Amino acid sequence: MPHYKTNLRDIEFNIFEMTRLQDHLGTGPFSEIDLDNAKDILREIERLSTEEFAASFEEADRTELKLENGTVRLPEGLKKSLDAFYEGGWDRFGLAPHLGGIGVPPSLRWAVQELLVGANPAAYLYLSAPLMASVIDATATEEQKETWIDAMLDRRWGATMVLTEPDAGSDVGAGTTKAFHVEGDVYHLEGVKRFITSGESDYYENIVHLVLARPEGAQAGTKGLSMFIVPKFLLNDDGSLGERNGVTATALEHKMGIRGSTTAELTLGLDKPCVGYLVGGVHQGIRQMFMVIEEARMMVGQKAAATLSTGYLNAVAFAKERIQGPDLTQVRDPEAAKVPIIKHPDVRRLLMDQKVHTEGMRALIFLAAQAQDNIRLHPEDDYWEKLNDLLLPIIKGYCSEKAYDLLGQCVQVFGGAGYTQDYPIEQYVRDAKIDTIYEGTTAIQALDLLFRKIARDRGETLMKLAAQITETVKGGGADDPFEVEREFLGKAAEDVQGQVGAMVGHLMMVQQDPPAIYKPALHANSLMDGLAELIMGWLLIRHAEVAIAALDAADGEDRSFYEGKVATARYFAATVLPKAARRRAMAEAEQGALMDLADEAF
Ligand code: ST9
Repeated sequence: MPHYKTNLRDIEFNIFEMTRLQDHLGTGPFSEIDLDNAKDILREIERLSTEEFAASFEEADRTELKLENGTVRLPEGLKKSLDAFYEGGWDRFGLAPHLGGIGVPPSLRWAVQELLVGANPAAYLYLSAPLMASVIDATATEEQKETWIDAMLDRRWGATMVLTEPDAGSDVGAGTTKAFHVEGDVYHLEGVKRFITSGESDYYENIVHLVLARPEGAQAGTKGLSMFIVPKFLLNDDGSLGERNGVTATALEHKMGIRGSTTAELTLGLDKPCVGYLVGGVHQGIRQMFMVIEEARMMVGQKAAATLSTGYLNAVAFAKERIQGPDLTQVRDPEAAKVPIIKHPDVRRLLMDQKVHTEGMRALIFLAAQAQDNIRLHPEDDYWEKLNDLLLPIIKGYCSEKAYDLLGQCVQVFGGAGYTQDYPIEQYVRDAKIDTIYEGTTAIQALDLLFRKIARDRGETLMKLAAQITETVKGGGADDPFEVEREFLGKAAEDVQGQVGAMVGHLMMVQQDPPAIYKPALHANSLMDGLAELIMGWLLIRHAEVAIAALDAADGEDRSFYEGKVATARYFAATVLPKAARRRAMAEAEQGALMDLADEAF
């Protein structure tokens, strides 16, 4: 039995019933694809993800990766999963038409990605070459594009992003890897990089590393970093593979989860020069690398949410089958029939918590995906770009933390069985923990949200989004079935606004009193959670409006689905939205005492 349980019904609800993607298919930038194609693609990806792609999920986890003779042999099953992806031509799927894609809307691409990354995250991480090729396409010189892009795509090479160093993780600007100019765009790089996802493997003929390094004489910090194309094998003039470049995997990290995904220490210039080509011939490394990072951050948030989704669906299936104890109303009767555990109040509560957050996270992710569609549809309106920017740290930070938290509750539904390798949940927990750490830890996301996406934007994008939320609070009218939920939403919106106000107030004191900056920083994660839940609550009420309108005409599984949607909105509004009041009160009361506490007191 494949471990992976998809929720294609909810994915389709998001993109076809909620945001009505079909209204934009067959026209403008999405002219190459219609609704039938889109649905066929999703059906085929659902099949691929649950069959060949998921097939190596356990093998990849249980087979220890080893660095031998300078490379890492991937487990055969994992290679078969990757082969199935390439044989289906899915590597071209998300690319722009001039790179061999068909110009699919981002929301369809994210729908496809949820299914793949949920099915086998370790395998999925090997598939970043199309993304890196797109970034090279957007940033490199014509000559570099000609040399690398077709080769990477046609010859199915691997690709990586190489930022982190032993003493430069979150603080990328502390990187000490040096770049010495040779001629033209050619540099020689020297340094040690760590935690490089897909840094080495025998699956690919060649690997294109995108590396941040500091040219001699460049300034300190992130602004002094440049981005280089560093191939594992250099190319001959005719494009054939030449000699091995001086980029060497010198160690592997042995990890708690996603154990099938190689992460390697790479030493640059160990025993021969490491040739790097300055991307675009310009020194704008951090700006260029953020094109990769933005995509990868959303992907990581989605990976977490997709893992929670399959964890929840596995837990539901178990709870419907597992018979244990009588119904609580008959607990004193020793003869009473035993019931499936889904009948027990606490199991129901655990499952509902998982369900509402899973659906809320998916709604949040598809809001960003829709913003990305709109960037293509309405390039003249910068709101969509700014909304996407605002949502990215929320998706990465909130989904990764909350999914990890709730995956613990999935284990709880299974009881002792969930703690064993008889079920996939323990692997889900291990595979998901990384999501709060890589591509910028949760605190990095929260600070990005507060300082860059809210304060630097003077709150403009947030206020526009808040105005949309207010419309939903006011909506309804006579016989409104969601009057209570709108009240919860209105109160939460007020409280999140109050929390932002308190934190901005502290920020405004920073000029006279520099340590005042600690106060908002202590609440940045809490604000991120509050905003995530406010937006999710808003979207879930809108989902429920769509669902209730469809209920009368629905039957069978569809009817249950829509009833579930309405219940989700009600449960989320009543149990999650009220948390905003407490967060606001804590931010308003902040005195900064935690920062005054002596280190010895910890
Ligand atoms: C890692 C790898 O963790 C993990 C896995 C990778 C897997 C990759 C695969 C992905 C895709 C797979 C796709 C499969 C496809 C399948 C197909 C299916 C069909 N937004 O604030 P300042 C820029 S790698 C944009 O002063 P500091 C900006 O240029 C390790 N840009 O920062 C800015 O200049 P300006 C990941 C941003 O104080 C400049 O940076 N490591 C943003 O100097 C300086 O900004 C990390 O993520 C932004 N949000 O440095 C590092 N922010 O202001 C985490 C900054 O003039 N650390 N810029 O515009 C940080 O992010 C730090 O905050 C810092 C601070 C380094 C930015």
